[in-house]
Amino acid sequence: MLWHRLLSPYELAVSELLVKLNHLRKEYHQAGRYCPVEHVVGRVKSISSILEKMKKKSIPFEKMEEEVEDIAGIRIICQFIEDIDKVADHLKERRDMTVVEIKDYIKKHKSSGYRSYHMVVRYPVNTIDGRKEVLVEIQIRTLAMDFWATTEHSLQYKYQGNIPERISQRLSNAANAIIALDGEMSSVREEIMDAQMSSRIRYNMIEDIVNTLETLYRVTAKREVQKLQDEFFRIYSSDDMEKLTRFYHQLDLLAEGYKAQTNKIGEGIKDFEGS
Ligand code: 0O2
Repeated sequence: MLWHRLLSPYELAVSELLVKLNHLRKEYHQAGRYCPVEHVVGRVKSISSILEKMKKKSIPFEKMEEEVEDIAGIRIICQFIEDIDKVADHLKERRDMTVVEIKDYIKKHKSSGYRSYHMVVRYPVNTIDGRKEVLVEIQIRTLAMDFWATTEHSLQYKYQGNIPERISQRLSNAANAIIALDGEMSSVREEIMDAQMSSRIRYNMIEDIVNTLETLYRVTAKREVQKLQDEFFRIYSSDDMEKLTRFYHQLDLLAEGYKAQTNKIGEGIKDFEGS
């Protein structure tokens, strides 16, 4: 049996989804909007873990692809608990996947204390043998839930599923602390989002200013651009967001003016060539 050939479509699914979900983050950032996705990771389950799960759940080999739902796994980490619903709603609306199952371990956590929102989706990939639909398990959780789950997972591994009572009690306490932490963070969510948005807007503005100055440097008098550059540094050092915004808009107008001029010259050249 060719494991690597069998797992190849799952590798493709994970790679494609990572590209798509990371691009989503980029789109939010470029649009200067708050992104509900903090980061995304993905993996294809190892062969030994697949075999382990099949043994534990008595899954026959011919049922493996239908019953081991997490051969391909994506984990989406959010900052706030409210972001989880936003991400889940987005995934439900996507046309490139179909949701087949939802397990909400946030509403009803596992007895271990595990909390996370799981979605199993059917995702099509195109391979040299044609189109194939594979199952992908998408776990959505907060940074705090992820911290707990990662730690608990290593302990499960260490104690092979038999975590001593004194440790599981501690883990249960930690799980409650995580619930409280997520609640506290939610209560300052607006503040944190505002702060992050302002720094993102400032970041985008500075990128735009530098790009515009570079374009102007190529098409207009260098000394004029040098003056603008100096003004930009002065405003930047003053940390005055209002001044920076004004400068940004003025520079934009200036660049528009040059663009119009350049287009006119371009049209002129075309007319000249056409005559
Ligand atoms: P991996 O790749 O090592 O993470 P089951 O094995 O029966 O509990 P089931 O029914 O197949 O799982 O699906 P479920 O309950 O949705 O869980 C699938 C995955 O969720 C697990 O994958 C874990 O990643 C995570 N998970 C579920 N329960 C717990 C838990 O109590 N603690 C932690 N840390 N993670 C959990 P695997 O199979 O462990 O694989």
